[in-house]
Amino acid sequence: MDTVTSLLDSIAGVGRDEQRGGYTRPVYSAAELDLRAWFVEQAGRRGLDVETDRNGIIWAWWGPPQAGALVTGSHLDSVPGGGAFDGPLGVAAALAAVDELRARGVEPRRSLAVTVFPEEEGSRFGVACLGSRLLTGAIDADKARNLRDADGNTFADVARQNGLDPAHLGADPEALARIGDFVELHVEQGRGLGEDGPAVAVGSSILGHGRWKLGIAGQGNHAGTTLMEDRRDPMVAAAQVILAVRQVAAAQPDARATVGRIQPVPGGTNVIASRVDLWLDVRHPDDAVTARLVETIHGKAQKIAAFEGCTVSLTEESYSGTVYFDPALQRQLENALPGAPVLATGAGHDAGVLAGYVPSGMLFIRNPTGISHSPEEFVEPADADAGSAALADALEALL
Ligand code: HGY
Ligand code: MN
Ligand code: MN
Ligand code: MN
Repeated sequence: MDTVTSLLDSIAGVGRDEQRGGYTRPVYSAAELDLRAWFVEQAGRRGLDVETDRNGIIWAWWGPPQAGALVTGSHLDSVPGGGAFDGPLGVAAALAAVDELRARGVEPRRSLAVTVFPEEEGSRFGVACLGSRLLTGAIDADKARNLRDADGNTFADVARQNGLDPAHLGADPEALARIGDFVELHVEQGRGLGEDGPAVAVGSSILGHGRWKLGIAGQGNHAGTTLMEDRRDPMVAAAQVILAVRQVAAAQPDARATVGRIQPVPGGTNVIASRVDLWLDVRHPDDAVTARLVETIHGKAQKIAAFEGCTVSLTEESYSGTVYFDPALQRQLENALPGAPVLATGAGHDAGVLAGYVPSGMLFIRNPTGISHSPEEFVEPADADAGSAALADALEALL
């Protein structure tokens, strides 16, 4: 039987990012396609029947595809320079849990499926959990088809290049009905379990979170011939906006606001930018507070831009309200894992999108660094295996 660590070791070379460190595995990139092939091979080795649905979600079945099945899984795509565990841990633990259930001689009373959701990070097309949002209809199919990556490829084109029919992207009630209960195991992306806490926690909720694009337009010009007093430099405005984001969030308990991505246009060293796009990630337990934070930030950005002789536009790219996992399923997970603490998380997950449609729950595995979306993300091998054993306990209780 493979351990979770040996499964993860078998993909440790895929999508390594020598420049950033860690892994860069955007959806439908060569790296992520390699990981998909790895998953299909591992599932095949376990006699699981593999199918890919109209939205590119991979389902590996133990038992016939049927409504009301027990489903567990996560994602294989990553953020740029991400860690080894965010996503793949949940997939590897699910495969190891199938091995464990079989070793225990468990005869499932209902089918079990292990799933891989595409574009959970939203790193290529800008909308997080795109696969589960398509499956549930949480995103408009046309909006999804027209999403573009940094090279201008539409999601429709990339989906077509990967064997999907773009016309069929979108809500898939028959596939959704197959999920009777969904459980996602995931590396903890914070310090809830601490450096030496228990290996496994049960999830309770996910903070509401959204992404907005702020476009600041100024006057592009020559860096050498344009006097300082003649400038309308959007980079100067952007710098002040980023500081304002921190001030606004720091003043609001439980708020998180981040500018993790900024893109000057044209981006030349000797060129005053004509425009700067920056992406805002705001999260808070209360959706009304999140909305108010964004409004406050937008107002400050407008003042800053006006002072710098620039203009600013705000576009919402995606939003998920605060999600509470299914209480009955959460209790079943807690009963299956006596003594496991219960954790709220600030990170979004496909389980969070699905929670709006089917009973959905999560298990978190201790990350002694408390760091994620970074090469420093870590899980002790013993905790990874304890996680898959805990997942097997939870699945056995639910099968
Ligand atoms: O951004 C998130 O919270 C998730 O990791 N996609
Ligand atoms: Mn993840
Ligand atoms: Mn992530
Ligand atoms: Mn996530």
